[in-house]
Amino acid sequence: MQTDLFATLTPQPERLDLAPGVVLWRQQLTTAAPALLAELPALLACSPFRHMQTPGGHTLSVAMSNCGSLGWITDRQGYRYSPVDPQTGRPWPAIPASWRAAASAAAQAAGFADFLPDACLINRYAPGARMGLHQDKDEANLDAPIVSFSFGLAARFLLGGLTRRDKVERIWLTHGDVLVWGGPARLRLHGIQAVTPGQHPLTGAYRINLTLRQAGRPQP
Ligand code: MD3
Ligand code: FE
Repeated sequence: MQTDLFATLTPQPERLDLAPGVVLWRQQLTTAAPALLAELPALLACSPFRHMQTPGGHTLSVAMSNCGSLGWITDRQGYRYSPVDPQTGRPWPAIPASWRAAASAAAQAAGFADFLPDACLINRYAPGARMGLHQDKDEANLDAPIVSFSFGLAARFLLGGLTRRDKVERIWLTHGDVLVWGGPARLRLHGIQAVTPGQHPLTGAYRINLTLRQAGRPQP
């Protein structure tokens, strides 16, 4: 069922194996994008975009929100997952069923069965916004993959290795691209170069990235 949904989006998706554990499907979600993005206004009405603070006191250039039973947050106390939006004091809104279905289908197609995301970070990049090289290691279960959807303005993605000494590749991520990371790639350094100004029919002056994860401990 989920595999069927994924297959109907584009009959012959172009699968690129960028590295062991890293699969990129270009343009996979271009057909589904309007419906997937139509979920955003209701989510953002519950938990609006905000610029979070790093533990070091810097403000992130990427505006963020979350949906799911857990949301990724950062403030002066550190990076972590929280069941509550600190800005509203309420739980984050639920992950839309269409997002969960597309994410599990992508994970399954990449070889990861039973991907059940409980956290979705919603990143909004205005021109100039960037994300420095980092590892995603705040999740309880590093065996689960991460699935990311890119929409709107294109951006250059930085793909590093497991240490800061490793060389960094640059890959364009464009509207509708799907990335799945897992296994040996799960802790690779990665980032996003500053987004250049532009206009996209669906996202306007922004790049939107959805990152779906299994952040909590698997339910027994
Ligand atoms: C590689 N977001 O939110 S998503 C992040 O486009 C983040 O907004 C970027 O990195 C963005 O943490 C990149 C692609 C991605 C996500 C998770 C990864 C790449 C990854 C985990 C390990 C290695
Ligand atoms: Fe990341």
